[in-house]
Amino acid sequence: MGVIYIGDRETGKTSLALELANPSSNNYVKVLSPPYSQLKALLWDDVAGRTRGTSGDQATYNETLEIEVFLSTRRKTIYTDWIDTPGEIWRASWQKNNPDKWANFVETAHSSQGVILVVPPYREIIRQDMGINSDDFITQQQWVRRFDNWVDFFRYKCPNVKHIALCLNKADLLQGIDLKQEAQKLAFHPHSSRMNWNQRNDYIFKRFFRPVRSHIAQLNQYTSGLTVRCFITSIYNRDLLELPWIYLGIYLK
Ligand SMILES: Nc1nc2c(ncn2[C@@H]2O[C@H](COP(=O)(O)OP(=O)(O)O)[C@@H](O)[C@H]2O)c(=O)[nH]1
Ligand SMILES: [Mg+2]
Repeated sequence: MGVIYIGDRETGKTSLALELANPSSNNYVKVLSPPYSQLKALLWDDVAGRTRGTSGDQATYNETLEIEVFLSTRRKTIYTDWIDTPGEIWRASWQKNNPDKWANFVETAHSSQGVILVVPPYREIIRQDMGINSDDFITQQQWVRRFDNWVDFFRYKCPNVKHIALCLNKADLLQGIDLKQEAQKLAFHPHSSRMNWNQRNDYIFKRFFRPVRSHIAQLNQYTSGLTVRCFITSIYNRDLLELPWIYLGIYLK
């Protein structure tokens, strides 16, 4: 069962993966490999006190994760290819100059059944607060435009994808969001969830993903058998950051 874990730089992929692997807090999702200590050594920069970024000359970065999802009676293992997708990889010139990397990316995408796409929040929904600089975030217009690439990518390069989890990360920075309360509403419990997957999707979609409703509609229209689901995630909330993985664990064959 293959999943690609993708998103642009600085959206939080490395941080989310590290948190997901943190053995002290898992509920239903566990990273089997690489082990946490190894991931941490590889991805965490002690001196800078943050995740190591992908270096500029290395436009894509490949790592694999083996993730186990525990459902009430079953366990499922999700094999994940993790790829940075900075803006330049969509340029024809980059693809021509980096044929091996591009081919590798396309091949991985081609065989994947699931996608976890990590996207940043856009400026208009960022909380106005001391210590948060909204200029660090792209505008809604830029964010929407970025989805043009994603729709083309999913339509033309991911013919086998059945489920796309769109994860709006850094949910802790969103206006009007109390992470704990949201997690109580959205969290997965095998027998007593307050919402089902449709309800979770509706709730998140209406609040944050309306600007890309036509993009999502296009995906649903052109690609039969494909389901797109919206999530919010944050490294500060375990329930929320596990949700997309639980969803894929349940729905992927
Ligand atoms: N507030 C907040 N910051 C986050 C979150 N996830 C990642 N970050 C920060 O965003 C920056 C980029 O994260 P990183 O994981 O390196 O992104 P990557 O390039 O996609 O792997 C780092 O400074 C992280 O601390 C989150 O959920 N909330
Ligand atoms: Mg990274």
